[in-house]
Amino acid sequence: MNTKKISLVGVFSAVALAVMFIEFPIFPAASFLKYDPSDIVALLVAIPYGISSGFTVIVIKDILYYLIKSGDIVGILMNIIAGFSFVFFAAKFWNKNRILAGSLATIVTTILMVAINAVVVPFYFKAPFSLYLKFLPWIIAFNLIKFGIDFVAVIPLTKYLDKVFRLD
Ligand code: RBF
Repeated sequence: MNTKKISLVGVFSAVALAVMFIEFPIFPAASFLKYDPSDIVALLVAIPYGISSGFTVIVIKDILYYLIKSGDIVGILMNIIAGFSFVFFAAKFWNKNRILAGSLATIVTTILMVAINAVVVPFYFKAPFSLYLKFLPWIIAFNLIKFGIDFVAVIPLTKYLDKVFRLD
């Protein structure tokens, strides 16, 4: 990492942390699933500076958010896993085709989170597996909407940032 990269990762981690405080549930029926726009910031770093820079932004903002606000280690770990998957697939294929990259990242991340939640929901709520099945439609819809919004938002923002910061 060169100096410019290190300072940009620092600045963007601060921005990602700030926007994470916006978080709110999309569906009242599954209020443990909360939308926040911080993965947009991580993807904006990952596209020009590499996937590991995006991962660093995610880890820094999530650790700080855990310490300052949430205190819920399971929720933070789920946020990190979903963010890693989304940023990995979106950034990897972004420059080939941003619509395909964003759609792929959204769908793969949704499938991954559906699978992980099959284990995590019963454990987290100390409830039988049937609770997961009850939440399943919300989990699918939440992840599709969250990461759908994120990748669509990144498209105009990359163009804007290119102009303002010359992020290349
Ligand atoms: N975040 C996601 O982006 N996708 C998920 O599928 C997801 N599942 C979660 C399941 C549980 C049981 C919890 C507690 C959190 C989950 N989260 C998920 C993270 C949540 O939306 C929020 O970002 C964190 O709880 C941080 O406040």
